[in-house]
Amino acid sequence: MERSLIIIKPDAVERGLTGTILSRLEGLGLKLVALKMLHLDKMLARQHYAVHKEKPFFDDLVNYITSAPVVTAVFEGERAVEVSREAMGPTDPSRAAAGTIRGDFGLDIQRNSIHGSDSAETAEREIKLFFSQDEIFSRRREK
Ligand code: IDP
Ligand code: MG
Repeated sequence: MERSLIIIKPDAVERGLTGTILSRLEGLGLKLVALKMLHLDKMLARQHYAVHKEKPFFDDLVNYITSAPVVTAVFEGERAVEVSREAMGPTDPSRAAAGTIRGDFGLDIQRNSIHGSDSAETAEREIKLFFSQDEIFSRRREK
């Protein structure tokens, strides 16, 4: 069973889209197994986005993701990474189809409403940054 780390980003939390976005992912059959609201500090933000540390947008991205609280979640399911990335749409909301989370709610390439892990390996690394083992409730989904 695969897992993905989802972050509902500040732009979406501020606009009251948390429930809507979680509901879309649950509606795809993914199981919510962990959930927490937190205000990232710079150190955690830099660790989470470490692969982008050489990019020109890195400092802006860290400032943005630490600007206000986020909601982090772990979803579990078959092909959870691919299923959630498809539901999110591409990074740039202006290129994202209607019906995708970024297409419907993203404001611009930075404030694109949601993060989702890009591979199962990345997910394991990211989940460890945000959740301890006893905060993850792996379980069978009830009807
Ligand atoms: P992803 O979130 O679709 O995986 P990444 O390339 O991993 O996209 O970038 C991480 C995050 O960095 C994006 O979700 C977005 O918030 C921000 N970002 C990516 N590219 C740019 C850019 O060109 N300008 C500003 N921010 C960007
Ligand atoms: Mg990425």
